[in-house]
Amino acid sequence: MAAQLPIPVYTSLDQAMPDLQTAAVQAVRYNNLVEEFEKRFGHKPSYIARAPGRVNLIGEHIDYVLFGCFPAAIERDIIIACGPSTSAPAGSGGVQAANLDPKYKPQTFVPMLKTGGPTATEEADAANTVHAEASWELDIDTRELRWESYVKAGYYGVLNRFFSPASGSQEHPVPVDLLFTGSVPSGSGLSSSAAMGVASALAFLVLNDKLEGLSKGQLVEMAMQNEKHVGVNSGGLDQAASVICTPHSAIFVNFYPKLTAEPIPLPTPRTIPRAVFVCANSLVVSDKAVTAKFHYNLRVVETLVAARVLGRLLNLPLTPTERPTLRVILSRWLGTPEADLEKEDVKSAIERFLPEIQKLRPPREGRNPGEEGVTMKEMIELSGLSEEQFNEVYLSWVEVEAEYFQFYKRTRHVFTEALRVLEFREVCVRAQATEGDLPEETLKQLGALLDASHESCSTLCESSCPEVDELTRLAKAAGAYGSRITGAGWGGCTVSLVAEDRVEEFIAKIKEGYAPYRELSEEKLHDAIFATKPSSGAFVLKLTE
Ligand code: NG1
Repeated sequence: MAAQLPIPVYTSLDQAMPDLQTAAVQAVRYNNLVEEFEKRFGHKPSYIARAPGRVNLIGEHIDYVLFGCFPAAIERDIIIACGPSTSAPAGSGGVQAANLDPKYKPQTFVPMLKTGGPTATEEADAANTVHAEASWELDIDTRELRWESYVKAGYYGVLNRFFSPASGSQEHPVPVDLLFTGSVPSGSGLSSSAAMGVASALAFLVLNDKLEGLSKGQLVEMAMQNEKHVGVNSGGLDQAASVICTPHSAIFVNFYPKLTAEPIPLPTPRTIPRAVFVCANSLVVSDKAVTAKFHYNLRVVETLVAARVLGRLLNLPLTPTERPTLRVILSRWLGTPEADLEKEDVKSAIERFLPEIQKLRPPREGRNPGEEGVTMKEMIELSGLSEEQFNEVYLSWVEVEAEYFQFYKRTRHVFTEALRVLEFREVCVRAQATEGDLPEETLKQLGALLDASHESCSTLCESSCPEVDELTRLAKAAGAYGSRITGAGWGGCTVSLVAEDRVEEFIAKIKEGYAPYRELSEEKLHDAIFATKPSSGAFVLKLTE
């Protein structure tokens, strides 16, 4: 239901913010952005598009396998003041994008309609000389991380959905001016990339008058497709959290058989003692777009091939050209028709399925650590496909690099993590239904699930790093109920559940224990480690005179 709602368009900040105090603080930032926009572009903006980062409380590296996750939006966000350009040719769809942060240089680009032959020029586009088979091209360089790549990625979905000659559109996008500012640290696992992509898509949608009638779920799907243009084959966790979340709640977001999201209030306000989630940045920056081939995209491919291999070992039906996920393999094993899957008790199904994944245990135990997996040659053999078929189905759309591919570890992580998410959800739902104060035991249960999740991310998914592991250990020693890595990993942030009245002491202990924090100024420290409240999802603010 939450995924079917429209994207909110507000006319004042207090409609958008969870409380007046937050609205007052944000008003200063929004006004400053509007003033800067006028200075730079010589006219007033019409809207502000906003999308938050997110903290994933539990459920890591399972969204692309289509298992449910449990994120909450954070207060840190990307906001874009935007308006139709008064200088670029009408119908050119040209973009002038600037950023308040001087390290991100201003960029100008124009989407091109490309046919099989020569590139359609801006003038030709404006003169309506489009070809039905032409498609939009924004020229994103995936070899290096550039801030405007996310702006371009956000534009792609809007162009393809509403301005595609292939679907018979004769319309032309308006040229736009955009001014960005953001408070989500990049490369930290708090999803600055999804916030950039979602906020950009929203700006293009609203300026082209295409927002009406679009549901939150549709925007999530568009944003997921968009992210692929930046070279990352992500699931929908970040985009769903950024678009669908509401203040005070996390969401249980499910991806199969279709995208659904259930807002779940967190039990902390009524627990004794009250508790909050504290994010701590390891300050190890993981450049996901650049490391994708041996980190993120490799996990995507490992879990996809593991699904086929497991399917074969379980004698399940598989066609040579399909690419089922582990979630789909579970359904086939259950024999449940897809339409009935929501009714299936997924939790007990996973519990029954867990022994089956032993079948993936590496054939030769006792190899050196890291070498337990299979080589490319062995992987192709186990898939039952010819080398040509294998390359076409699993490697033609993605680049990966590894000496050994790990099926058993990754699959064990996926199913146990999916189970922990469902348990986490259950504890929260039970707490919600309980009258009166909640016992501390509730927090301990949630904390134990966070700890187990981290252990699995670290040892089975192998998406952590020594600094993040150290931060979780320090967090536990400083009194957290539980602590885990959040987001893609290989750096980035941890999230810890901490008693509210001990947050200051907790932060002081981490500062003392974690060497990279010792030299930080108060301001930088506040940026690196902070308690966070679940915030609202993406919205548009219509600016009136
Ligand atoms: P972050 O932490 O934003 O890079 C990534 C993926 C998610 C999810 C998590 C791991 C993107 C945009 N997002 O998140 O879909 O798979 O890793 O749980 O790649």
